[in-house]
Amino acid sequence: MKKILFILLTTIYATGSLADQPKQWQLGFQDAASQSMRDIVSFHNNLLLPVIIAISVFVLFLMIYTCIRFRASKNPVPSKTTHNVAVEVLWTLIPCLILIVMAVPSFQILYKQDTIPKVDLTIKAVGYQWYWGYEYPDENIIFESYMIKEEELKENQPRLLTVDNELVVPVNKVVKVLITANDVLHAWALPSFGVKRDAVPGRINETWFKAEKVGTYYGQCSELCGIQHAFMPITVRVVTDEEYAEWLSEAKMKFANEPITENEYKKLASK
Ligand SMILES: [Cu+2]
Repeated sequence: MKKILFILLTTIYATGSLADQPKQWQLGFQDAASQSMRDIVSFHNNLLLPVIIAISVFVLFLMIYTCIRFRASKNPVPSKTTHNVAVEVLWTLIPCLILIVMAVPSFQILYKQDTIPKVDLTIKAVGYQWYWGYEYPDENIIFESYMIKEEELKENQPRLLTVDNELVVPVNKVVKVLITANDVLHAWALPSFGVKRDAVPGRINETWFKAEKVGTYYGQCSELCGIQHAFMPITVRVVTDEEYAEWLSEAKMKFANEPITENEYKKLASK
């Protein structure tokens, strides 16, 4: 009973009580941390949901009404009517209009997501069976990001979502993500940012996000990619500019793609 009540309450208050990772008994979206996701959530809550509810209620009403009004005991002689032009025109036209009303704002959001603003930082995400590899092409950084097993988790680290090397990005900066895969199809998805793109071998897809809140955000591979598909999470840590600069000088030593000279190393270490 408590669970049922909880589901009912979370349905009603779904958007208010969520954070940047999935919650027990969650219904609805995770909290938005970018304008893109806010657009998606408002499209869903203000347009799609009312339309869906109205249609469901209307169809249910029609079914109940027909069952009662035209039941066999009241209608011993059934009607032989087969066509009604007015009704047929209406039930074709009205759904078309509903679809057009939904399509216009939907395309607006899609085009907005497709147009990448001036980029502050580019990262590359590569899907492998079964982990993600990340590159910061402008910073000579490359590393791999593996899921932490359940028995090795520390306190407050979510199961199946925590990785050893998180992707680190600065807050309020436009981050362009180049997405590809090395073996099979994967998909790089981060619900709080409203981002989801297929990772296709031999092809580079791109998307972008601008995270507005400092914090840790979790996503998962969203294309069925094999036996360990569920165990290649995406963890993004959004930090302040200072913290990012600090992480960057550390990462340039730890995850250097091309070997760095001793001088460069000393310079980075002294920061
Ligand atoms: Cu995958």
